Amino acid sequence: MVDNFAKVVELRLSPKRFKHTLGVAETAEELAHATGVCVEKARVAALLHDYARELSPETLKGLAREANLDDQFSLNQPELLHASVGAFLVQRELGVTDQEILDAIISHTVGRRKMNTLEQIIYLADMIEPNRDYAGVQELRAAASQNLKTGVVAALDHTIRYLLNINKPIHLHTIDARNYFLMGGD
Ligand code: DGI
Ligand code: FE
Ligand code: FE
Repeated sequence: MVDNFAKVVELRLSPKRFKHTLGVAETAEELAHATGVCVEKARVAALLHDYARELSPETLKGLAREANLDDQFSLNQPELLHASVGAFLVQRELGVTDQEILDAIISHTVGRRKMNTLEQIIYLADMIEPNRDYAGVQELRAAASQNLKTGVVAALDHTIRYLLNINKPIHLHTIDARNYFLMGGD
């Protein structure tokens, strides 16, 4: 089944994005192993996390309406919709029903407070997988090597700083997640 998911995703994504997806799977498996999460589940969530990533903004908005998604912020920045729409589509097209996997896909882009361990793994793996190459990624990998929570906070910080630098609005879930983990949430 997992190999089938890899095949399905390979057909939907550009070679570059598929390579990124395999990198996320590799990193997610390592993080799952280190934290006692089911490695197979982490692999499936990773393989499917960007399922809707290459759909057009119009298609994403149409599917968001169909799925009754009401996140106004994401509806105004359709790029963010690929997370929730991806969860909607893997349910409908692939029959994925595992809520933990669906939640990990939903929260992988902006995060959310009280992210469970699998959600944290996918959020972080998406940002530090081996093919990622941006200023600061090494620091994030170093933080992740300490422990999952340290890596997640560093990743949330990095995203918030990046969005400030490029003058983009910041999703409240991202701020909320950072506050939650900084104030002791795990
Ligand atoms: O799908 P990927 O490219 O692998 O990575 P992703 O799902 O983390 O999406 C990254 C994009 O999402 C990137 O262009 C920045 C954007 N993004 C993430 N959080 C926010 C955001 N954009 C806005 N405007 N606000 C956010 O809070
Ligand atoms: Fe994504
Ligand atoms: Fe991704």
